[in-house]
This record gives sequence, C-alpha cells and structure tokens, in this order.
Amino acid sequence: MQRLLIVSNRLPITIQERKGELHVEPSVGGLATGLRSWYKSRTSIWIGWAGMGRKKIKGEKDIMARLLSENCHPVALSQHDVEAYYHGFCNRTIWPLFHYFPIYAEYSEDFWQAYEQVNTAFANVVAGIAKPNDIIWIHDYHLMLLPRLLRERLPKATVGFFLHIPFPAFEIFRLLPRRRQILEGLLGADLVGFHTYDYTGHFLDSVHHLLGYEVAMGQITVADRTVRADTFPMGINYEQFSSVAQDQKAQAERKRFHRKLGDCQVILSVDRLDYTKGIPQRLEAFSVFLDRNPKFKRKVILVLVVVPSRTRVEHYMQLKKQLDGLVGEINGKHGTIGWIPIWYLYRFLPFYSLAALYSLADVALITPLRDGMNLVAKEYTATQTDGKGVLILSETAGAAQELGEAIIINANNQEEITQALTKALEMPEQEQIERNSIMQKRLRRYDVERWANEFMDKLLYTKKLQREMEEKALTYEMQRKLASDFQESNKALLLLDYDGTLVPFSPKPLDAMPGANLLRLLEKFTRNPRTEVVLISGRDKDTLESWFGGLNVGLVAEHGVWIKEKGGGGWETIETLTSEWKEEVYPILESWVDRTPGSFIEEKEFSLVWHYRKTDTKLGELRARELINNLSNITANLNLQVLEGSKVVEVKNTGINKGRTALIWISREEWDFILAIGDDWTDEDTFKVLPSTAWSIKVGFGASAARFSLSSPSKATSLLRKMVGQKMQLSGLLGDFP
Ligand code: GDG
Repeated sequence: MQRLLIVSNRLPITIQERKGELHVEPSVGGLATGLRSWYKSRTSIWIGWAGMGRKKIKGEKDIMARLLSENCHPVALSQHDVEAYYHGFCNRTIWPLFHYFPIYAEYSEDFWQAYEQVNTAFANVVAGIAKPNDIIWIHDYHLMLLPRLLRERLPKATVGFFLHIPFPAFEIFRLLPRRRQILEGLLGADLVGFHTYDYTGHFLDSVHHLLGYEVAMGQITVADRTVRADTFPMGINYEQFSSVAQDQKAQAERKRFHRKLGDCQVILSVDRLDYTKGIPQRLEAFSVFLDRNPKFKRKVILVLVVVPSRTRVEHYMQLKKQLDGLVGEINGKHGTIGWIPIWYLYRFLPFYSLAALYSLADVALITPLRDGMNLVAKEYTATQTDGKGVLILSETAGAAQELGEAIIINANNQEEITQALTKALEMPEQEQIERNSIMQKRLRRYDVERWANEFMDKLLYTKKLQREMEEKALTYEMQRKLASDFQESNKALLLLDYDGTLVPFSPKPLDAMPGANLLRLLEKFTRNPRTEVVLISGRDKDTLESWFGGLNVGLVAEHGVWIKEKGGGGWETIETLTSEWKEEVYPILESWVDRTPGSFIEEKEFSLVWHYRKTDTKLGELRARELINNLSNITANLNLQVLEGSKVVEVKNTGINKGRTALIWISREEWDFILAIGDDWTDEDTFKVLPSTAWSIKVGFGASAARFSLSSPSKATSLLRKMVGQKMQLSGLLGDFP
C-alpha cells in the first residue's frame, strides 16, 4: 500500500501549555475531526504545526514521542512566523480576500515573506520524510506555495492539494499582489480540489487570465505537465452524528439542556467567531422576527454558540464587542421575567454538548455571508434521526449546493431570514421528514471517507494519465532512431500540419507567418529528390500560396478541400464542391460575432470558420456550443459538416478531411519512411490512415491516434532540424547545407 502524507497547517493533535506543563489534545475543526479515522486506517503520516514554538521546553521529548506514536510529524514555527504567516498573511490577507471582504485584506511584504518562509520550512520537512512512492495530500490556504516547492524538490512526486475555503471570482482574486506566485504554487500539484464547481471555475479562470495556460475540461497544460482541477464537496463522518441518539453522554446532556430551555422551540446557531459568518445580521433578523411575530415570544429561544477564534486580530475583537452588545440589546428589548430570547455561549463545547444541542434543536439557523462548505449544516442534518428539524442555510455557503431541500436564503436579506424562521417554526412534521430524508441519504452516501477516497482515486488517475503521456513522449533516443530511419530511407514522405505544430497559435491567424528559419528548414528537405514534403493545413489556399508557394512542397488547404502538387502545378479540388451554402450560413456566423466580442469569421473558398480564441474563455465556449446546436439544424440538409477545433467552429462540405487527402500521397508510392506531425482533432484523420510502420506524432497532450507525442511546436521543429542535420552529417545525402 502506498504511504500517505497529509500536510496541513495544524496537526490533528495540538500541544497546549498549561501551568508550565505541556498537554496533548485533539485539534478542532472539520478537517481534523473528519479525517482522523480515515487517516488512521491507512499507512499515513500527518505533517503540520502542533502549536509549539522553536524554543526548547521541558517535557518536549515526551511530547515528541507521543506525536510520533500517533504518526504525527511536527513542523516548528517561531513566534514571528506565527505572527506574520498565520495571523498575518493567512488570516489578514487570504482569509478576508477569499471570503469577499477585500476591504479587510491587508497587503504587507513582511506577511508575504513569512508565508514564503513557512511554506519553504514545510517543503523541507516533507521532502525529508517523503519516499518515492508516497502520495502527498496538502490542505488549505496556509500552504498554497507548498505544491510547487515540493515539485522542485521531488519532481516525480504524487501531490494533491485541497482548498477548504472559497476560491473567489477572478475580479477579487486579481487584487492580490502576489496572485501569480499563488497560482504557480498551486500548479505544482497534480490535482487541485475545491468544494464546489464555482470555486473550480473561478480558479481555472484565474489560471487562464493571469498565467495564459491552456485550460480544457479542467485540465491545465503547464510546460510539459498537465494539472487537473476538480470538485469534491467535503462530507462529514455521518456515522458519528447519526448515532448521537445512542450516545449516553449526549443524551444526558440533552436532558439537562431540555430542563433549562423548557418547552420553547429551539433555534440553534453554531459558528466560530468570524465576520464571514454573518452573526450580527442573523441577530438583527431574529430581533425583527420577534417584533413582527409577538406570538413567538416566550415560545422560542435562540441558542447562540460562538467559538472563540483569532482573538488577536482587530476585526475579531471588534466583532466580539459588537455581538456582546447586540445580544444584550435584544435580550433587554424582548426578554421578560422567566424568558431570555438569546442564550449566548461564547466558548468551545465538548462534542457531547454540541451533539446534544444539534439533536434537540428544532431549527438550525446557519447564515454565513460566505463559507467554503460549512460542515455544521451537514452535521445538524445528520443528527436528526427522527427526521424532524429544519435547516435554514444561506446560499453563499458551499453546502447550499448539496442541501437544496433546506430553506435557502440570502444572508443579507433580513426579510428572507425572518420569513424563513416563521416557515421553519411552522413547518408540518411530514414536510420536515421528507426534506431531511433526501438530504440525509445524500450525506450518508457521500461521507468524509468517500470524499477522501474520491480525491485519492482522482489523484492516482491523473498521475496515471501523466505517465501514459510520458510513455508516449518521443524520447531523445527515439528521436535519434527516427532521424536515422529517415537518413537510411530511399523514399520518405513528411505530412506536416502547420498551425500549432510548426508554429504556436497566435490570436490573429495572419500573425502566424513562417519565419525565415522555418522556411530554410523546410527548404532543406525539398532539396533531396527522395523526400517529399506535404503541408496539410486548415488554412485557405491563398495564404498557403503566399507563404509556401516558393517552396517545392505539396500543399493542402482547407483541411483537404484544395491540393497543390509540388513542382509548380495549380490548385485543384479533389471533388466538385459547392459554396452556395455560404449565403445561408454566413449571416448566422455574423450574428454570433455581434454577440461575442473578440470573435470573427474567416472565409475560405469552401468553408467558413468562426474563431473565438480572443474572447472570454467561458463566453466563447458557451457561444460555441450554442452555434453548433444552431448550425446542426441547417447543415444536415446541405451536405455540410460542423467541426469543432481549437477555439474554432468550422462549417464545410462533408467527406472532406485531412486523412482522405493524405491517402492520395500515401498510396501513390512505396514509401519506406512516413512521418506525420499534427496537433489537433483535424490531424487525427491523418494519423488514422497511416500504415502501422509510420511515425506519427501529436504536438501537445491529450488522447490521440498518434504513436508519440512532443510537448510543443518548438520541439517539433527541433526534431526536423535533427533529421536534416543528421542526414547531412551521417551520409551527406542532402548536399550543401550551411
Ligand atoms: C474550513 C472552512 C469548511 C464547531 N464548534 C464546535 C465544534 N465545531 C466543529 C463542528 C465542525 C467544525 O468545527 C466547523 O466546521 P466548518 O465547516 O466551519 O469547518 P472549519 O474547519 O472551521 O473551516 C469551511 C471546512 O474547512 C471544511 O472544509 O466547511 O468552510 O472555513 O466539524 O462540529 N466542535 C466542538 N465544539 C464546538 O463548540 N466539539
């Protein structure tokens, strides 16, 4: 079994110093609680900060032994690290910005340097422990530089990263001064996971806009690697919460609470003290609810559990003061002798107390302004084993995407919260049971183990795909073999695509003109009478003529519509084609150009192409789908085909493709060497008609019928250079090269 290294800011156990003595206690929070049992069931090591400084302290040896016996490996942080990295960059920069509070975000060079230093310290510890076969799973916003730092140290490692907080929309993320470093840091991983599709989409947008990497179906091409971004909504330990009814300690506590709360209906609110949780807005809405519904006075109690957190950060201190004031105000305004509307608990509760509150609450009021997931909502739902209980949840919590049967509200809309409270408190039992049973089924099925296993499976699958691609990669040795086969050949045929294969893509098709070096290189091949070169392109024939007309090469334009033999002949079509259909199709494409800024039409003799490389990625993809649907109705009757290429949609006559044209050359001679190079789906038709002995190479990643792959156009041209260079060196066949 492969070893698993989990890396997070905090270890699942924390060292606390009390009265000069060190104590080991379980850490709190969703990750530690949820993953504890899963990680214990595997061969794993957890690496993180245990709450200890770098100074030597009494009892440290014993503590270390205890940590190691629990398979925990501590990373030591200095007081300054904790201040500038944890309280600074993590909690004063990333946390507010990623939760859409840009006004609270502080940008400081000192914070950033500490963040880099601590991530480097983690990288050194992990690299010291990791073995070649290990799986490394890094968690959360504290360690976003770590994947890349590890990739530099362990290029072959299997690295996954999961972000537990939201990844904000590009317009927010772009505000971060070191935004590129953060993205590059994350892209050191093989798989980057998020709670919701929105967060994954925002991340991919930022990668595309800020780094310019190609993104397709969640796959990002970074130099010669591919990285996957995907969605894994975190689950809970369902068993633990659904068995609370059998937990004696929790049941005793429930009875105690019940005596205290009397027969009032209980509304429960549980959060860490944080401005993202919308606690003041919730309290104000509760007060308005009581104003508007006096019948509920003395009949309901809001149990407000607030867990102390980040008590040294200014905004948290202010929030604490604000809450204390609000609770006093509301209790003073609405309370009567014998009834206090809000029961305020500002402390961390033991599990059995929290479980007791979950199980007795009639309503859970969970209204964060922004939350990565919110496990409390899931835990409350799992605890309602009799099916009763109503969850009110704000739409800006990641959990709302899975818990659609809850009453979903906008946390900034006081009216919605007050109405939701009335609806919840008056909801018929049958409806409560129906809603909960659907959500419970989902939560039971997709629990925390399933979440972790799915992430692991996807990570290993991503790695497997990478390996397959590596295996297909045309190695240096194979390149030598290819070049020497070519050199020994008597009849060689080269079928070369142009855009994306011999030159990189440019936003405007005319900017991709061949340079003098490339023309010289192609010309070298043409000087050998035993070598035939054919450029098989999707471009129009006039462009090909003006760029390559002076070379003694075969030319194929518009993906096989037009061909021109070497030796100066004219352009011909392989069958009689019509272009009257263009009158019908052109206006449709024009209306797409009008609605899609940055897109344009390219008109070729027998085809029309809609290009959207320069448009916003998401809009372009959406419009392309719409266009294809729209065109498919018309084209069926006109003997046309609609093809989707790299950021293009092309309409042309059916039955015409590069493969069919390539066959004309392939079947013409007894070639003893055939090489085909191409980069996109149109070249697949060529690869498919090649004899099995041919060399076929796809430029770029992804599934292909080609036998080999090269990562970029520059690698393809350097292979061609090797071929002519070797031929000249080894046999002098090609004569007078400079
Ligand atoms: C991050 C993201 C995302 C809370 N109070 C007490 C207590 N808790 C436990 C709950 C729950 C966890 O802490 C809090 O859940 P969150 O979902 O808020 O998780 P965090 O770890 O704080 O936050 C969040 C999460 O990661 C997971 O990806 O959902 O959006 O911010 O498990 O039960 N536990 C006890 N006493 C308390 O008073 N015993």
